Amino acid sequence: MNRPVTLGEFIVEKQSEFPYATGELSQLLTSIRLAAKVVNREINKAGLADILGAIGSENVQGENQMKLDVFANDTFINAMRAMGEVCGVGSEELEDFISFNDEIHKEAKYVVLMDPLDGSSNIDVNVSVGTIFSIYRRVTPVGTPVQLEDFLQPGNKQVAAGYVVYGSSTMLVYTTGHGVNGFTLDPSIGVFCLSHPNMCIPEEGKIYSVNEGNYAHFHGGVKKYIKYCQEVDESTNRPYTSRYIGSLVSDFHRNLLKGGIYIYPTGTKAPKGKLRLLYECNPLAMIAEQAGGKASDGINRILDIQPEELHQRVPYFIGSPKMVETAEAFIRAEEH
Ligand code: P6P
Repeated sequence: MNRPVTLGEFIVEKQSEFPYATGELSQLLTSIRLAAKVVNREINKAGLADILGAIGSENVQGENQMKLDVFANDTFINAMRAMGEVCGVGSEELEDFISFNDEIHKEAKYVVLMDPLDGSSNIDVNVSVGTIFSIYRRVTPVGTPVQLEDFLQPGNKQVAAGYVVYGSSTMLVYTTGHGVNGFTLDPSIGVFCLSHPNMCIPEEGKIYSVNEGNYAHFHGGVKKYIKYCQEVDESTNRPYTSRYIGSLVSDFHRNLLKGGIYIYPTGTKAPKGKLRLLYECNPLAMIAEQAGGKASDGINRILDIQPEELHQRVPYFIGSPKMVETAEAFIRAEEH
């Protein structure tokens, strides 16, 4: 039996797809791969080790920092610092970006934005969580200190994006703009193996993911779309199934495989939406589009939004293209 291609072999094999990269992007993806394995190990024993529960500190979002959030943040940052490709990192866990202004990183061309452990409030109830990352070439001159403008680039400038989902199995899914590929960690040998080549999201789906507890706060068009999902109409496979894990990466991953739509709209609790443009919405939007899906803020393509601040929030509609288009139509109809 032919053994599956490993992530390392795949990265080398696809190296030729980057006309300008001299192996740096591949090296960067390798350091992310290593960090994902380390975080995976800690998550799998979280219930045992004394790393459960909030450490009392708060992150920039004012959310209790779970110890694993901090561990994941440090692990990914250290993995990227250890290589010479990255000159700076922006993270959900840190108010400001970090710049690696030393000799090793003087020629570094890339910046990384990440949510090191999304959905971490689910850890102590043993629900799956994820890491999301987004990679850009810096826009300021190589060799100078990295600037905020290196991070505030629209999502359509990403050179790579991906996520790790720490679920019933641990998977790393990423794109460099040449399709989406999924790798499953074989824990017996500690290697990510190609398990989902060339992932494509179904054009239509039967799953909608939204926190319906916020229904009263949604705008009219969103309310009408949710009611549309719940109506009986066999000709359009409705009512859809409601599936909401409360972990973006897990909900997105399921919808990517089966078809569906994930929605986090604006509401009085989240006047600009809850999810962050730079390290949650943009990377998953790149993956969705590369897999044939769509991602918008209800009106505008996510990847075209010009960011104004590091932790900017946006309303988020992502998944099967026809489902996102239908939701957008309800929103547009309400606007007029
Ligand atoms: P709510 C986790 O905090 C997160 O950022 C996403 O992973 C998840 O989809 C969403 O927030 C859940 O938010 O308000 O429904 O609990």
